[in-house]
Amino acid sequence: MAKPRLISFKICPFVQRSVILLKEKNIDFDIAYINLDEPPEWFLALSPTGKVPVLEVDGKVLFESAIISEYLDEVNPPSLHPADPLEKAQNRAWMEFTSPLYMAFFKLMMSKTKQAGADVILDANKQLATLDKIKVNAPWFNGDDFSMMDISVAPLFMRLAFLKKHYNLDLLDERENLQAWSDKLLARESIVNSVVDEFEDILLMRIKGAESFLAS
Ligand SMILES: N[C@@H](CCC(=O)N[C@@H](CS)C(=O)NCC(=O)O)C(=O)O
Repeated sequence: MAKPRLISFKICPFVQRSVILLKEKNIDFDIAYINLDEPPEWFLALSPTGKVPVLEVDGKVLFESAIISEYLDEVNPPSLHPADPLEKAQNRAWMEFTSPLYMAFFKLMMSKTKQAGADVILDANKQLATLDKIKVNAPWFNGDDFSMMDISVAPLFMRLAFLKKHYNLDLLDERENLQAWSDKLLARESIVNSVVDEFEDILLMRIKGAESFLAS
């Protein structure tokens, strides 16, 4: 595989998943940041969906973060999935389960009123409760082996920690399994280094710019 190029938006959690995986696998890669508010023509010509992440590899274009992850995992063994096919399928299902939680975070950032925010939190809490119940292993999702599922949820925990730090909003309160998992993930080198230095400042600016209830 030639050196891949990842097209990124600095606060996109889906791109962050690709970055974590690339770092976990010590894959040398280039990264190009675009502004999704004004996507450049070259990006629109490249990306069938207009969304990031896009991975360029060997002159070809890959899109959809889950597909990018599967590809990178397959061509850079050993796999970060469990070996057992049933366990692997279960992990993939739980990876899929986490995706709406990213949408919830985005909606929360954009919620103008406290009530709109409360509705989003109510929904997100149900999903977090479900995840908390099935996260019985320690330290990682599958026990001792760090896996794709851990990567999949790490950007979410980073955003929940951000909400707690800046807005005193703790969605992991009394969710001991998830809190322990989050602490472990957010201390891991590949995850610490998966965002730009100005990550929190950009989020704070966007929340303010959206006139979110969070900023009031
Ligand atoms: N299902 C996609 C979601 C990617 C996605 O929603 N990316 C956002 C940024 S975080 C985006 O590019 N949005 C631009 C748009 O919707 O036009 C994936 O997993 O790659």
